Amino acid sequence: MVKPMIMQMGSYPVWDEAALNDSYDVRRYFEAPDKAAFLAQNGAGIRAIATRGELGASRAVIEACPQLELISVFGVGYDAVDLAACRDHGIRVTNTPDVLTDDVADLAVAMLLAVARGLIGAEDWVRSGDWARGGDYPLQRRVWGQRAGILGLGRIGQAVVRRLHGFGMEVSYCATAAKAGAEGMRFVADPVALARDVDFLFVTLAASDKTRHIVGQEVIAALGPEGILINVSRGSNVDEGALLAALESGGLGAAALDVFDNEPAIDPQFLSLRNVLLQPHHGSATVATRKAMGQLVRDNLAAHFTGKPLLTPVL
Ligand code: 8YV
Repeated sequence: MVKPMIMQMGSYPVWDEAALNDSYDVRRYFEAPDKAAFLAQNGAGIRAIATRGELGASRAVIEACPQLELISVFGVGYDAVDLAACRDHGIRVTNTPDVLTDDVADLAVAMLLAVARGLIGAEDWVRSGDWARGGDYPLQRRVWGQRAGILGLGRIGQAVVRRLHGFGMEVSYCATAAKAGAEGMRFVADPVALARDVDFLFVTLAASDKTRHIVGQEVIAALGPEGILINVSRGSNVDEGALLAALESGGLGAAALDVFDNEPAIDPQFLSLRNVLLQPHHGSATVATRKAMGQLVRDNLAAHFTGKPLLTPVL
């Protein structure tokens, strides 16, 4: 049987690469030095694209593949896929929700703890010999019992909340509407009002054109000099210029970021700031979760090519 031709937009763990190659004729876009030449040569035969959340697929790529039927995203976020182009050409899209929810929530809470309790500086304190030389590490910030805000109460936001309840926190959330099943949490319709009322603000919002810079200068100012911002969603949800200015001036207490504009070549200004924790977009990056994500990417491809319903369709 002829293997369907698919295009791979970025690398995957070796076990996923091997499994994909078993079932498909895989064309590796990300390795091509000349993308236009690659598309001209391979585009006509491509029936599916396997991509990653942050890589997506642009209209130009989609339209270079006239036989394209499906885009299978390794990631829950599909903001980098041009959905309008997919609609225009009747292309289906799938993602990998649920399997990564708890890992991303774990990292979000770990990042808050690391910043508030000064874990990175404390580690340096021990390794540098400062502790042995007799200095006590400066006192840090309490986490339990504080007020937390969740911007975007989807699967990941709810998983963060479950963890925060274990820390005895008072939780408020902002979403497009009050959510059923969000008992015990306060609904705040306006992100600025949410930021004003909390100590820690978690951004767990699915990114789209509508949410771009939803955390802007006003939200950051409302969170204030004692506030901590944690972003595990997408860089585009935060106005990075406003964030950098507030971190620099002390207008915002601190930030913990797993996502940025222009990943992985992030704004170098971040590197000179001490009040920000920088993480390499690895919320879902555990072996178990990445294996489950790869399996779901393949299960969606297999469902499509055997005429079965897609498991986790976006479109
Ligand atoms: C992944 C993600 O880092 O799920 C998402 O939307 O951004 C992440 O889980 C990414 O898709 C893997 O490259």
